[in-house]
Amino acid sequence: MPAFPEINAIAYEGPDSRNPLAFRYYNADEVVEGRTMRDHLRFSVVYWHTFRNPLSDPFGVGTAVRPWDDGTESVENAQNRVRAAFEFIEKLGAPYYAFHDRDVAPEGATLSESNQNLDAVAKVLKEEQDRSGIKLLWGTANLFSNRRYMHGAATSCNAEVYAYAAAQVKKALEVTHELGGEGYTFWGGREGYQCLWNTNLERELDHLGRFLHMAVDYAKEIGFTGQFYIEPKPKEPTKHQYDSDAAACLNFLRQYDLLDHFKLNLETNHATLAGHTMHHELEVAGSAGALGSIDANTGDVMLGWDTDQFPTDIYLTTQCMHSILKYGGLAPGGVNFDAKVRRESFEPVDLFYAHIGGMDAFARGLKIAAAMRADGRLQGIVDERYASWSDGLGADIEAGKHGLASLEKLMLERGEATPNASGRQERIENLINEYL
Ligand code: XUL
Ligand code: CO
Repeated sequence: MPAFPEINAIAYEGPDSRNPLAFRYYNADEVVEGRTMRDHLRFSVVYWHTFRNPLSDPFGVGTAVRPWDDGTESVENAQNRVRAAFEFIEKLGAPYYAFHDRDVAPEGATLSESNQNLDAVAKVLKEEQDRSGIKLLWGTANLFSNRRYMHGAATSCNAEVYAYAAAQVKKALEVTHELGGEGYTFWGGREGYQCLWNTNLERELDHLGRFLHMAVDYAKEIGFTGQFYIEPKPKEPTKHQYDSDAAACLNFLRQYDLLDHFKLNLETNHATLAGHTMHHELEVAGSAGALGSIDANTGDVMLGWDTDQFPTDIYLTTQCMHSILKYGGLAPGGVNFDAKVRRESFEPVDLFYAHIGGMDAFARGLKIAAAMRADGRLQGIVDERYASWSDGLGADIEAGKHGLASLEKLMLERGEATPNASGRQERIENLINEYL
């Protein structure tokens, strides 16, 4: 029995369509900058929010109506859920999905029971991938929900917990590899601290560095060549998470000699929790050659927590796609909707509205960003701003032909420096609005 019997495959109907179950901008086969929208955007559906989130909050129980789910923690229910999930992803037309080990299969009483459950569900995931052609963008291990991870996993004060986490990652990597996953993500759910008085920060960071090296080594051993990601987030659930933002992650990766093996998976609401825009995080990662993938969502400007809403703001998606195009695209990463419907949006059809809106918003952002790049006026202003570096003195400094003494000599002769390029911020902001 289908899980979404009333819903057909979502089609592109164009901007004039009034059908809420159609795309108005995402036209998978349409070519932008020489690539299809499908290949630029590489949309991915997350298993945890879309198929496992009951829509509860700290004040009330779940509200979600999910007729295909019998509410039990049985392996059979988990397997049936996979079929419903793939029906959804296929009707939506997203080419990818992402999961945590514990989203897809129930945790058992022992590690080996959990591993068996995961194998039993992975078998159905494989069948459904083969049937539908939908692929795994990345896998990950949930190292934060179980009670054992109260102090963290790879940064736990307890060595046995660390060992358990390592075992869990080993298995999650194997399953990701079996399913042809194109990446593997570490989001440090509780890798941080609540209180510095009880924390040996240096030791915890060393342990985390070691943990990630073990994952890199094991991937090599089993022949997994997918991309590793770490996902910055500054807090929640911990007071401070070590992977607090893109810059902190880059510093950590550099310190522990992991930069060759990892890229960043950036999430909008995590950026804003860190006091940054997503645009900032994309530019920090991109300029360091470490832009990997994005968890597409948005926060609420009036709220200070991780609300994980679906992105619909065209200005935001334009900024995202402008940086993504600038740094050469996301592949093998993608636009992964780490977002959840509101507790009040409890019906199955709301999952479709949410994803359609996010996909259309990113498709528009892509087209606007490509138009800005083709037009070239923004780039022209930026080039003009840095013109003094293109030849003469600037080019000589960039080429390493100067030291402090030679620059002093020059400026003693010239007497004063004259900045001669306006920032043109207002002109640029007006220009961006022309494209929207
Ligand atoms: C939590 C979060 C995670 C990661 C995967 O804020 O974003 O769902 O994306 O562990
Ligand atoms: Co995320």
